[in-house]
Amino acid sequence: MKIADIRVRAFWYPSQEKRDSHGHTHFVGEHRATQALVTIVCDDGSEGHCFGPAQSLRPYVIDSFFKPHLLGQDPYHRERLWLTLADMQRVSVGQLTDKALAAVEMALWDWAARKANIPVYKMIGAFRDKVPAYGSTMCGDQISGGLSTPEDYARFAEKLVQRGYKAIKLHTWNPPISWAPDPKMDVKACAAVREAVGPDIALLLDPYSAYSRVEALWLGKEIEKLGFAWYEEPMREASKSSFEWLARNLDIPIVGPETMEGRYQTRAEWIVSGACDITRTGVTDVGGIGPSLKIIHLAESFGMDCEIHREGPGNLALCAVQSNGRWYERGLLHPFIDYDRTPPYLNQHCDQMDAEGFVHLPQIPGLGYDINFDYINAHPVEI
Ligand code: LLH
Ligand code: MG
Repeated sequence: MKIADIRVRAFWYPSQEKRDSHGHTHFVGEHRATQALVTIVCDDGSEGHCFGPAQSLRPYVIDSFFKPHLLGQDPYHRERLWLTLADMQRVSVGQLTDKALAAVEMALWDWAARKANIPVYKMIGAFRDKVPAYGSTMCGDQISGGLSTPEDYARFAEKLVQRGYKAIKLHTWNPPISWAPDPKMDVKACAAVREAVGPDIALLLDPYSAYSRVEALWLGKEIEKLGFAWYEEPMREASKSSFEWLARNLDIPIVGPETMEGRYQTRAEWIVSGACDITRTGVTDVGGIGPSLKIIHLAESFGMDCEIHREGPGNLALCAVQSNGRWYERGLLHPFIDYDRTPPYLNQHCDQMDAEGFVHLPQIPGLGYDINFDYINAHPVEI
């Protein structure tokens, strides 16, 4: 079996969210968003697919990196192919991004699982078929009735609990909001949510990611008093020693790193130096499912949990194969967006949650996307 072609279809779809100038996602009202479907085609005509950002999968990237290293290769050699591509990033990470690498790597997993006629998580080796989700809010905004005040967070948290969530993560206010960040406002939002949902809902905080040590310590002590279950990325992750210091000075578990480059090597350094109590990976942060599995098992060897960053079938599969992690991050959520609505490029939602707050793993062969190819073919865009 050989890889015969790699194709990318970029398409548009109606969306209600957009990233702001600092990279945070917010509700903006309906507009056209763009995404891409990357397809690995093998010489017997079989295919594997995954979605990714259209710009990361532009023709230059496919022609310069993926085609030269994948065409003619055995699609079952995921580890060798991934290591070759990851090595190319040493001098080309500006073009060959982790998001692109993750999409292509997950298309290889999708291909192999479709061939075996089973879901990816069962091919890896399942630990569970359903995962409890936490509702992960968008960052704070300035939209009336959105996420603009501590009371907005409290009212939204009540709705999330009614929907079935047993845990909620707050992303609070960030620049470019003129008065943000503000640790006192973060505490007010956390306190309002705790008051609204009571003591039995697990609460997590992911605030501004560049607080000083003094601000991060003060905020951490305040949310300890509110019984929060973890504290995520309150400072720049490039300063590992700041996290070692913070973890020494707080009782609340510190989760990370999330966005810091360096994949499993960085996680290993954080774990051995005591910079985190729970580590973290996500398919688009580290270049796919394979490197994430290394991080999950690294953490397991140290008796540590690894919590998975963000939504989507690749991350859901990771949650389903791990014994050392609790939650699936479902979101990002906002009062004005119906997250449960199936996007038009899928035939069914890829992370359906029941009334008890469990997301059930899709049982279709492959990664778990039930793709609406007719929609994608009918809504092309040029990249
Ligand atoms: O800034 C944001 O929009 C969020 O922090 C986002 O990056 C989210 O993916 C996250 O950190 N989740 O844990
Ligand atoms: Mg985070």
